[in-house]
Amino acid sequence: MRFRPAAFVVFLSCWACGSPPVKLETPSPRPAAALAASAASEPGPPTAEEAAEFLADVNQELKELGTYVQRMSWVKSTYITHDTELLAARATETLLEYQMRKIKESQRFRGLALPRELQRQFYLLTYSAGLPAPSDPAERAELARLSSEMESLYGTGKYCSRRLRGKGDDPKSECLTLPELSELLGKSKDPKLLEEVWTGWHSIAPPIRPLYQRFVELGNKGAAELGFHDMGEIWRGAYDMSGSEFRSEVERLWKEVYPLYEQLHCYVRQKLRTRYGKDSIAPRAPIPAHLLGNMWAQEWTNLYSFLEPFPGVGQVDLTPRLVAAKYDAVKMVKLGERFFTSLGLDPLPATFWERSLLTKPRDREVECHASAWDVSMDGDLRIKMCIRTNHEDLVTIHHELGHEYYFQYYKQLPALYQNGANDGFHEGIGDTLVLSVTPEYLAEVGLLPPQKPDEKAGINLLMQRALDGVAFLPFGKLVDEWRWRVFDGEVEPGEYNAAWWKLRLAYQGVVPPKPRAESDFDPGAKYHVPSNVPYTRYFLARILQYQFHRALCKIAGHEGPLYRCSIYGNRAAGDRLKQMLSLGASQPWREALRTLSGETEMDATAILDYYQPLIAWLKDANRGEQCGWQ
Ligand code: X8Z
Ligand code: ZN
Repeated sequence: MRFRPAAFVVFLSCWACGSPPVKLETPSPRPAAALAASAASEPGPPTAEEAAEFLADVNQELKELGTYVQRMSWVKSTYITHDTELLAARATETLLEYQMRKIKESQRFRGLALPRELQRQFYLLTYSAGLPAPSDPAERAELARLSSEMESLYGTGKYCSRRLRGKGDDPKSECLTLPELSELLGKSKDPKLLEEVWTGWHSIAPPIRPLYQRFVELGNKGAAELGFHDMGEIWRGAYDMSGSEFRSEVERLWKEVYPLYEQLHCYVRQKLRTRYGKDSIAPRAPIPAHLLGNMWAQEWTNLYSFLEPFPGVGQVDLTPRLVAAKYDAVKMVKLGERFFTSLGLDPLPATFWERSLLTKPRDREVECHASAWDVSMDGDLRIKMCIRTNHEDLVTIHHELGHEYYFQYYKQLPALYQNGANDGFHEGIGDTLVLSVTPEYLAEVGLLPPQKPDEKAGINLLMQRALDGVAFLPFGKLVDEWRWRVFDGEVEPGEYNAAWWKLRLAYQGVVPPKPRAESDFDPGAKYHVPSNVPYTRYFLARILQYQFHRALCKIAGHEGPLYRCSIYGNRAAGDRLKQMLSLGASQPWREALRTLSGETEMDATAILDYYQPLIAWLKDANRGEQCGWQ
């Protein structure tokens, strides 16, 4: 399934699950009336055999229905029209009905002594309801339509302005899409233009606000029918621990990495002050979000050349190389695939190349946010991405291929197990391999001339990586902090936007270019909100990728600093990776982690180890600065 933004992710997010842990918060009992009604139609006490049969049917039916929904969703996302939007909504509605019905039926087996494997599948089924639909058919249909419509509004969003005429791909057009606006935001140094581009993109979101508000109401109604307080409780329950333990776990990891983020923030702010003037950012002020080179200020790699610690040392930005070597979309994906096959993993299937969408079609609307798809749960793998020849997209290609290889190696498992050990694992595989894209590796594939290992070049490389992986951390955490509060009612519709900026200030230390109002809906200008894709997974992935990298480098026999290690071509590391991927979600994530690294906890020491040389450099560069923000 598409990884898995619309249909499956959201609606049957079995990839975000784990097995019943020690202290699982079970949903509160269903209302007595509902229990009485279902008891009347139930055929006596359940047995373990019935439970096994029930799950076998669910696995079979999920695969069939899931494939149908994926196909509808693929067509819709690669050809957005009024009709495809409605057709995808209808398909989703069918899946939502099925999923809710099966989860409710499965409650009949609760409390029954069952083999571990069946227990795990029941757990996965219960927490697969990323978007729980109410049983009322009209409300269910409305929820499916809202989902589809919000996605289309985002996917077709454009900002039109005479001043931007000629600044996008079409020299005659005044209307720019997100990829075009993002490119401008990444390249321009004109603060006025940056502000307009930032504000322009965010203007696509207010129409999504009333839809989102209703979407939350209906989703929460569905969650209540399953005995949960709200949708967030379902999302947080899928990590083999209680929801409250999961919250503390994420907080713990964030606290461990915050000092690293603070140093990076401090250095970047200092440099931006030199670019835009002392009046643009006061000494302990947060950074204006439109100056960081990315629409959500989530990754800052576009500022690399300006922030480079040792100017001109080593070659870190691959964009000029990719352009010079005439890399097109297919060649870039082939390069990514080559990394995986060098580890002994299979080549991508022929249908991947026939059915993927790798470049933006000129004549129709598509959702350009990159995604990986597992359409049939049986090897029909695809990527949907509007690839441009640049460094950032090469990284994203590796990210997407990580999903593809997970799909590929767990496709033999029952549908409920066809998922990551938890969703952070799924997001972290491709990102792990990106850490092995070292200058030595790039020289091996002919993209860079051979370079002598050099300490200054190493710091440059680490800076570039940190502008991606470290800058991302607070954003990775805050998106769901906002949603969890929205879902549980702590944040009311009248304070959606204010609550969003409160979190962006607290976590990222950024502010909008100008004060925002409640008529804005800035969370809606981020893909994962209108598409209902949980986001904490990316935060986890950015911790796990370094842990995976450290473990694989050890297996590969690497010695020396972690940032120098590339597992390219190492079969032993590849075998171990395959072992973990093949488990899918069949084991709790701690088991999967143990398989790969021997560890059983998510651990931020790996990311801190990795960046150690940069941390020392940053502390020095920030001497005399007051870090942090008020
Ligand atoms: O959404 C994605 C992937 C698809 S799962 C392209 N990412 C997050 C984002 O773009 O916001 C990868 C990094 C974080
Ligand atoms: Zn992803």
